Amino acid sequence: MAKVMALALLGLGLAVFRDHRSSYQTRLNAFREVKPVELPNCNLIKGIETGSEDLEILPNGLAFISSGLKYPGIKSFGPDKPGKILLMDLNEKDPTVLELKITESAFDLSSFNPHGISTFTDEDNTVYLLVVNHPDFKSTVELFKFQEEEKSLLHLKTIRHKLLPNVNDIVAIGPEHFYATNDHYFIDPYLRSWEIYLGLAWSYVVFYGPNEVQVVADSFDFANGINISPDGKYVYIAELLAHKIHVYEKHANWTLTLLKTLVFDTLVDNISVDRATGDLWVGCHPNGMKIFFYDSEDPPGSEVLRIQNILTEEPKVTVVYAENGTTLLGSAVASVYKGKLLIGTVFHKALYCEL
Ligand SMILES: *[C@@H]1O[C@H](CO)[C@@H](O)[C@H](O)[C@H]1NC(C)=O
Ligand SMILES: *[C@@H]1O[C@H](CO)[C@@H](O)[C@H](O)[C@H]1NC(C)=O
Ligand SMILES: CC(=O)N[C@H]1CO[C@H](CO)[C@@H](O)[C@@H]1O
Repeated sequence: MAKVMALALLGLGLAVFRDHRSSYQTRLNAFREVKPVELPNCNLIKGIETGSEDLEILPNGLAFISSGLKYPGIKSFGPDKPGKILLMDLNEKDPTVLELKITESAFDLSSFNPHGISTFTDEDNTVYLLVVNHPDFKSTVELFKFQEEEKSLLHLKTIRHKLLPNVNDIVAIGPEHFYATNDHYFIDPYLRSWEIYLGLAWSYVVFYGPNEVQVVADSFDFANGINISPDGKYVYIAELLAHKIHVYEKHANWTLTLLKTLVFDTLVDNISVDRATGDLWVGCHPNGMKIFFYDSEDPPGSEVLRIQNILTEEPKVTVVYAENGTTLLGSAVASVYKGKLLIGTVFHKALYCEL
C-alpha cells in the first residue's frame, strides 16, 4: 500500500514537473535501427508459429520450447489457443517439433500460458522441467517430470508464493529450488504500466526453496532472463530496460553479491549459458518500442549476442545474428548445440542456423 501511495504521488509530481517521454524512449531504445548480421543456412522450424519464447537444450540435444505466451501488451498470433511445451531432437538432420502431452487430469490445460522454463537433472538422470505459467495472468511455477519414452510431462506440483507475483524467468537449481525474476512489482495492469513508464525499477529477484523464500536482488528496471554459470558459482540477470547484464556471486545461503555489470545498446531478454564453454547467448530486442507496440508494417527485429569470458576484465561481445524483422520477429532467446544456433521469439517463429 505504501508503494501504491508513493507511486500515485510520484506520478503526479513527475507528470507536472518533468517530461518522462525522452527517458522512456531511451530505455526502450526507440530509435535504434538494425544493421544486419547474417548466418549461413538458416531454416525456420516447421510447427512453430505462435512463439518460442523460452527454450532449453539438454546435453543430449533434446530441446524444450515454450510456445503461445499471452502477456499483457504483447502481440499474440494465437490469442485463443492455450500455450504448449514443444520438444525437438537436435540430433536429427531436419528436426521437427512435437507437442509434449501433459498428464495429470487435474492440471488445467485450457489456461496454460507458459513463459520462462528451466530444467533440472538429478543423479538418477530424471529430468524435471520447471515452467513459469500465467493462468488468467496470474503467476505460478509448474513442476513437471519429463517422461522421454511417453513424450510427455507428468505434472507434479504448482508453486505459488506472494514473493512470486509477476514471474518472468527462472533458473532451477533443484527440482523445487530456483531463482526467479519478477519483471514488475505491481500486479494491477494500470499500476504496472505506470511503473514501467516512470522507470521506477521496482522489479526484483527471488530465491525460492520449499522452506525458505527470499528477495536476493532488487531495483531492476524489468528483470528478465536469469541463468547460472556451469560451475554454479555465478548468477546472471538481464535487466531489460536498462540494457544491462549483471553478474552475481552466489553464496551457500543463496544470497547474491553483485560482481560486475555489462551495458549494451539493445534490450537484453533471455540468457542461455553454454555448459561446455560458459559463454552466454542472449536473445535481444534492438528496438523495444517495436516489440511492446507491435505494428505489422514496422515489425520488431531480432538480435543475438554472444558473450565470452564474462568473468574476465575484458569480456568479448559479438553480434552473431541481427535482422530487421523480415525473417524473424522479436528474438527472445538463443542457444547452441553442436555448431548450430536455435533462436526463439516472443510470439513468432523459431530459426535454426549453422554457426
Ligand atoms: C550469506 O552468506 C554471505 C557470504 O558468506 C554473507 O556475507 C552473508 O552475510 C550471509 N547472509 C545471511 C543473511 O546469512
Ligand atoms: C530489412 O532487411 C532486408 C534484408 O537485409 C532488406 O531487404 C529490407 O529492405 C529491410 N527492410 C527495412 C524496412 O529496412
Ligand atoms: C527465460 C526468459 O527470460 N524468458 C523471457 C524470454 O523472452 C520473453 C520476451 O520478452 C520474456 O518475456 C521472457 O521472460
